[in-house]
Order: sequence, then C-alpha cells, then structure tokens
Amino acid sequence: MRHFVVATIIVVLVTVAGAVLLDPADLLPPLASAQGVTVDWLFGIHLKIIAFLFALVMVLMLYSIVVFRREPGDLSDGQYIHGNTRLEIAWTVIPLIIVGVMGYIGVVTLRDVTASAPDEMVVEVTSAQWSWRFDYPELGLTSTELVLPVNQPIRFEITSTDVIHNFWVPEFRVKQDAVPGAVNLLRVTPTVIGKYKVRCAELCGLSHSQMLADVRVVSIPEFDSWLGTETTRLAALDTPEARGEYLYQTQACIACHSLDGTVVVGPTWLNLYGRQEQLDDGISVSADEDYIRHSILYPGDQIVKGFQNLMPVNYGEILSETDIEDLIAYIITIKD
Ligand code: HEC
Ligand SMILES: [Cu+2]
Repeated sequence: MRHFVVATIIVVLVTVAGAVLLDPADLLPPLASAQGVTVDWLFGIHLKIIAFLFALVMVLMLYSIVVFRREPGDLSDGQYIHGNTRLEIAWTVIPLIIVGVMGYIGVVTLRDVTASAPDEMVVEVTSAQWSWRFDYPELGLTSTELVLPVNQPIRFEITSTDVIHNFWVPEFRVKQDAVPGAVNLLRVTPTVIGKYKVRCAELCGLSHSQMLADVRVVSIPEFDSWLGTETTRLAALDTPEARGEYLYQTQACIACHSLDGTVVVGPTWLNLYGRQEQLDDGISVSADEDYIRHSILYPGDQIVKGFQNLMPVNYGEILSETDIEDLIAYIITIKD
C-alpha cells in the first residue's frame, strides 16, 4: 500500500512536470486563425494525456527497478502471479473510455474546423511543381501572393496541376491536400494581421522545400487598396510581352526558369531566343519561335542537354494559343 501511494504521488508529479514542459505555446508558431483555436485546444489535451501515459509507464518501471531490485545473495525465484481480473478489466475499460472520448472530441473539432460561414470569400489555390497560384474568382484577380483581409472567413478551393501537394500555413494550423483532378476545401478565418508563408506539406519532388508563397493578412482598407493596385496592374497588361511576363509569374514557369542566367530546375530564359541549344540526343537546334512553342507544348520531345525531363506536360491544356504567343513574345525580350 505504501508503495502504491508513493508511486501514485510520483506519477502525478511527473505528469504535472511533463504537462508544463510540453507547453504547446513553445512547440507551435503563433496562432493566427479562428480554426486554430480549437486545434490548439485539442493539441493541448493530447499533450496532457501523453504526459500522463509517459509518467505512468516510466515511473512504475523505474520505481520497480530501483525499489524491488534483487538483494545481494538472493537467488530465489520471483513470485508466481496468475492474472488479476479486476486489474485486467480496469486496463481494458479505462483506455476504451479515453479512446471513445478522444474520438468524440475529434469529431466535434473536425466539424467545428470545417464549418462554413455565410459570408465566405472564395480563393482558388492551384499548386504545381513548385509554385502556388491564387485566384479570386469573385474579384476577377490572380496572384502569386496570398493576400487576405483579416477576420474574413475564406473558403480555399485547392487543386493541383501535376502531383499531390499540400496547402499549409502553419500559423493557421489547418492544412489540406492538393490533388490533381479534384478540388478540396479548406476553411480559414485569419485573425491576426501579419506576414506568413504557405508551405507544401507533401513531399513532391526536387524543389519541394522551396515551394513557398507569401501570405499577407491585412486590414480591410489595406485589402481594398491592394485590390485597386492589382486591378490596375491587370488592366495595364495590354502588350503581349506584359501578358507573357504575367503568365511567367502565374503559370509556374518562374519556379523553374530564371531570367538572369542562373539555373534553377530548367534552363534560364536569358538569351534563350536564338541560341543554339544542345539536346541530350546530341543534336543541336536553333531556339526559334517554333522550337520554343514545341518545348512548351511537348516538353518531353526535345530535352535540353544537362537537364531532366521535369517540365509539366499539360501546358497545352492550361494555356490558350494567345497565352503561348504572349509567352514567346516575352521570352524574346529577355536578353542582356
Ligand atoms: C517544374 C519545372 C518547370 C516548369 C514549371 C516549367 N518548365 Fe520549362 N523546362 C523545364 C526543364 C527541366 C526544361 C529542360 C528539359 C526539357 O527540355 O524539357 C525546360 C525547358 C523549357 C524550354 C526549352 C528551353 C531551352 O533552353 O531550350 C522552354 C521554352 C520552356 N521550358 C518554357 C516553359 C514555360 C513557358 C513554362 C511556363 C508556362 C515552363 N517552361 C514551366 C522545367 C520547367
Ligand atoms: Cu508540393
């Protein structure tokens, strides 16, 4: 009985110490969404249960090792114990109840986090190796930076053009897979003005770790002024070259092609037009308009020497004929 009391007291002390040390506030980045409140609450409960289980197992084990260790010279066998029905019922029923309760809390939390709001703003998220694009269909805008008005419920409609990615802003806590051919929903109400980053949370190839996008949560007036600037900028896209530059930024080319000579994933576009391009089958071609068009539509046909066949194959479906002409017009302007 004395052992039982002492061990219980130590378990309680270690549980409290563990729960204090495992403070979620130290483990997670600052919280910046309404949905995250429930998530953090759930996370806190989990950590406390984990602290208790850790204490239970470790304390009883170490206590037994130290207190019930063999005395020197004692060669007798240990006591033979044959089951203990009460104990067995207890260690079956109690975890069952805990799991049941956690399941219930999980369902309630999930319902809470995915609940819709009447005044949602839609943002379509398109992921591609290795970039993000954000379309605001209600506002007629496209951006590579995610700008959100504070306290505005957002419904993200998330998809991918190639492989599976995952849309994640750690400060918002929630995340969602981006699956080609499907649209997945994620609801977030940003609550804190500030700068964050979208990260890809699904290993998706070579530049997965660089697959970032800027997030800005701003006040309503600031959002309106951003809207104004972007709309004017879009309206000013009246030359093929300007539209091509815009496509370069919004259609993911920027993730793999540089403009300054550096090699990212694909060849730089600096001085691309007109250069003699060595292909990996030993042939050399002159990079004229037809070659560039062909490279965009059928990237696997002619692989540039020293590069891998990593360019997305579906630009023919995504881009219109005018888009491709605009891109070519833009590429022609990139020379030093
Ligand atoms: C995921 C990375 C990636 C993206 C995104 C990407 N490309 Fe590429 N691109 C490559 C790679 C790698 C090559 C070289 C291998 C090859 O020839 O297919 C290449 C080659 C090219 C070439 C031939 C270049 C040369 O030096 O001969 C052109 C033109 C081109 N891409 C245009 C585009 C355009 C336009 C876009 C956007 C609409 C784009 N690419 C998006 C990876 C990418
Ligand atoms: Cu990714």
